[in-house]
Amino acid sequence: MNGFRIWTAADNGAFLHSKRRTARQSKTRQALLGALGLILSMSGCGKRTPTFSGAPDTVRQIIMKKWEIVPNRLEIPQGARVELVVSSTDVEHGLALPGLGINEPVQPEHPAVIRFLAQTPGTYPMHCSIACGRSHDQMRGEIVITASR
Ligand SMILES: [Cu+2]
Repeated sequence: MNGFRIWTAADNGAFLHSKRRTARQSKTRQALLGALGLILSMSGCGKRTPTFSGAPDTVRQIIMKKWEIVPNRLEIPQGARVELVVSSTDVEHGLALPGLGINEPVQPEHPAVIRFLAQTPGTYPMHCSIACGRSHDQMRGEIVITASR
């Protein structure tokens, strides 16, 4: 009888313990999912202009240097799958196109490849997003997405 009582108590304790652990595990799982969502949103997946897979319709070279963006105007037809290959000939710059949700660092000797779908016609200002010196503010330009007929 004594043995039986001890067994019951031990079993009950183990049961409570496992129940507690399950609750803790699901909390951990939720925390992991939350962290994953945070990482995804921080990487810009939510805000970014939709990208695409496969071959682009047009590839455009952009050169950033003190203190200009060359060319400073690009025209892209609406609907195009665009690949920008952005290089720097001197220091680190950053290519920002706020209207398209794009902001990428550009290292010298390591071109940045930026892909996006040209969806909505309009003029999208671009600028350097990494302070690079005296005339950093002059590093401006625009991408124009032209309406398809
Ligand atoms: Cu700059």
